[in-house]
Amino acid sequence: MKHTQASDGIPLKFYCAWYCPFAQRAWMALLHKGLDFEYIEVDPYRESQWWLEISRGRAMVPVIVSPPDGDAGPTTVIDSTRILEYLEDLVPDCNPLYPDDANTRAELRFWIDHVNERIVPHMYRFLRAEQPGDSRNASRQALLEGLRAFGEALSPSGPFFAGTELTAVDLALAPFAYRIDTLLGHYRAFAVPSSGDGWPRYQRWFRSMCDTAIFKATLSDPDSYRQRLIEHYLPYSQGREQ
Ligand SMILES: N[C@@H](CCC(=O)N[C@@H](CS)C(=O)NCC(=O)O)C(=O)O
Repeated sequence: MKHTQASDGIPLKFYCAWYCPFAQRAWMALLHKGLDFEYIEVDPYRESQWWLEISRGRAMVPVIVSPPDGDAGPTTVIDSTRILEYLEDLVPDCNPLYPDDANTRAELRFWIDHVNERIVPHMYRFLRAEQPGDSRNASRQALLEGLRAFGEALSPSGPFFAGTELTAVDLALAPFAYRIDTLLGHYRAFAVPSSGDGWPRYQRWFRSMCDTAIFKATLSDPDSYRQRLIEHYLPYSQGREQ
C-alpha cells in the first residue's frame, strides 16, 4: 500500500466520533490512501461555537480540514460521500477508490447513492422502531430489499464490490453492514439471509470487509467495540434520538 502526505508534511485534521458509521467511511479512506492525519474525537451533538465553526454550521461528523494551501487557507470538507471524493481528488494515484473510466465511475456512484438512499435510512428506521407492527415491518422489508439489490450487484468473483480492488462503494456500506449485523442483530433479532438470491455473495463480501486491516483499525478497541456500540445505541433502539 502506498503512503503519501497531503501537503508539505502537515497532516489533515479529521474530526470523528468513534461510533459514527459515516465517520468510519472517511477514516477507512484516510487509512486506505495512507494519508497523514490527526484524529480528533468530538461530540457532534454539543453545538459549541467552536464546533459549529469547524463543521461549517452543520455540527456533524465527519469533517476533514486540509492544511492551508498558500494564500488559500485551509479547506473544510463535510459529509462522508464528499470526503471520499475529496480524498480521491487529493491523491488520485494512491490506492484509487474510484476506477479510471467514466462509465464504471458512474456505476459505482449509482451504488453509493443506493447505499445512502435505500439502505442507510431503513437501517435507522428499523433500529428506532421499538414497537412491533406495520412501521417496523415496513422498514425491515425495505432494508432487506436494499441489501438484496446490493448483493445481486456484487462482483460474482469478489471479494469486493467491483472485484479484487476495494472501491468507494465498499467503504460506503461496510460501516453500516457492521451495524446491521451488530445492532439489528442485538435489538431486532435481525439476520441477513445467507441463502438464495445474492445473499451468499453479500455474506462473503461482509466477511471480507470485516477482515480488512483498515476496517479493523477503525474499531478503536476491537474486543470491546461491539459491546460499546450496542450500549451507545440503546436510546436509539428505544426510539429516542440525541
Ligand atoms: N450525511 C452525513 C451524515 C453524518 C451524520 O449523520 N453524523 C452524525 C453522527 S453518526 C452526526 O454528526 N450527528 C450530529 C447531529 O445530527 O447533530 C455524512 O454522510 O457524513
